[in-house]
Amino acid sequence: MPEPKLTQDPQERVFLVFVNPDAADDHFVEQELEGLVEAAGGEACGSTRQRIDRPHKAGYLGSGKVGEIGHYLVETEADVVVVDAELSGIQIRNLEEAWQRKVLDRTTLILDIFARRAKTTEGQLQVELAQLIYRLPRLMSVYTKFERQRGGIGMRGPGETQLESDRRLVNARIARLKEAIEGVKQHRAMQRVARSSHPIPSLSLVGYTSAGKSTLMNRLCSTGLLVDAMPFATLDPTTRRVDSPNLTFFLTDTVGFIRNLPTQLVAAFRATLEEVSGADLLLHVVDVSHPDWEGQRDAVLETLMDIGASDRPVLTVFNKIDALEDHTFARQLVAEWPDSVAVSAKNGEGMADLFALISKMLRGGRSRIVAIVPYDQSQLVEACHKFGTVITEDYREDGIWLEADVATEWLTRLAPYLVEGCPPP
Ligand SMILES: Nc1nc2c(ncn2[C@@H]2O[C@H](COP(=O)(O)OP(=O)(O)OP(=O)(O)O)[C@@H](O)[C@H]2O)c(=O)[nH]1
Ligand SMILES: [Mg+2]
Repeated sequence: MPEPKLTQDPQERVFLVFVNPDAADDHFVEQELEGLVEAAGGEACGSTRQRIDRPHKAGYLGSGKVGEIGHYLVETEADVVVVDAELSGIQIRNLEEAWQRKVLDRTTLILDIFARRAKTTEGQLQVELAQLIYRLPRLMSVYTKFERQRGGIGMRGPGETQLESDRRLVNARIARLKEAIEGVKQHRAMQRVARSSHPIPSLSLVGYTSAGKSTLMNRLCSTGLLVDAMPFATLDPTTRRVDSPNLTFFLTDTVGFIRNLPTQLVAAFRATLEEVSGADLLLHVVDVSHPDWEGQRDAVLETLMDIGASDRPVLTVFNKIDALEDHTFARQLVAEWPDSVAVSAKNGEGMADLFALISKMLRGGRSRIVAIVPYDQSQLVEACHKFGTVITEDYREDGIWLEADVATEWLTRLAPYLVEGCPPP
């Protein structure tokens, strides 16, 4: 059963069905889904909404609403219907039969965008795995229905054979994908070991999709990462080393989060998760120019909890302050919110504050030193490895050249060997 794709025809007309139970969120939820449809290459041609307290098993929506939407679809000449909910296989099937059109739910739409955006082998494998895992129970439900229709005589009709073989095929593909991902993962693990052999801290950018993570990464690392107002511009993580005069760290750009993203789907993006949960510090980028920035911030904090990364220290980066009419608002936020800065990744405002706060949070009372330690004092170098962060270590004729971040109280022990104004090796 091929994955429904919006990508074949960029002109596909998409009718949206909202079922959000919370009236306050309606406007943002609508805009967000329209953005997702656009990112998948479709064009929103109309929408309707219904508050649903208890979804109907057969078609999620009540039969009256299904009939009403049928008329709208003809009027708006829609090719596809997207329902802003998680639908079962049976529900998709019944709605497709009723409307005679392709029906997608929110997760399938997001997966379709992921499939378009994945560029690396690992990203593509992960998206396919997520699609299959999401589809497997739905595939079964669809066939279960056909079996029931065939009904009656014995349990082992051709429907079940079809189901069994499809299920086997999908399961075999899932196993192969997991193996392939494991291979790529080992490669990444080796890269990570290489990174951790320099005890340079690792930072990860996290945040709601389109918050400006990649724009900030480009500014800090002079990378040329794709920046786009469409959701999910970034899918594959990218890591770069940032060297500023007093601070060195690795920075990773990651996939954006979005509300109502099934955790199982996030879990498929293990590479991203490993970067996030293994980071020494998370830079949580929040687009404060967005009217629902608080809702987005909370959705990110919830996702961090879901993926087990809520124990990581978080520096909150209030971004896009250039787009704010009232600048005092940004100052107010920074005053109220601990460990936060206000920046514009676009025009560079606030970068010095960001570096200062990163430095403060990473060092927690540490200082950067440059020293030439005599060979008979090499235990000091070992101690720096153990209790500090060694940036450079070079064995020279006159002693061990050491550049390191150490606890400030260590300065007195290293004082006799500190070098001032020496050029780096
Ligand atoms: N005005 C303004 N726009 C910004 C700023 N930072 C980013 N943007 C814009 O916001 C949009 C999204 O930026 P990205 O950097 O792609 O956002 P992202 O967080 O990486 O998004 P995903 O990778 O899709 O999760 C782009 O149109 C950027 O030009 C900023 O400081 N000010
Ligand atoms: Mg990005």
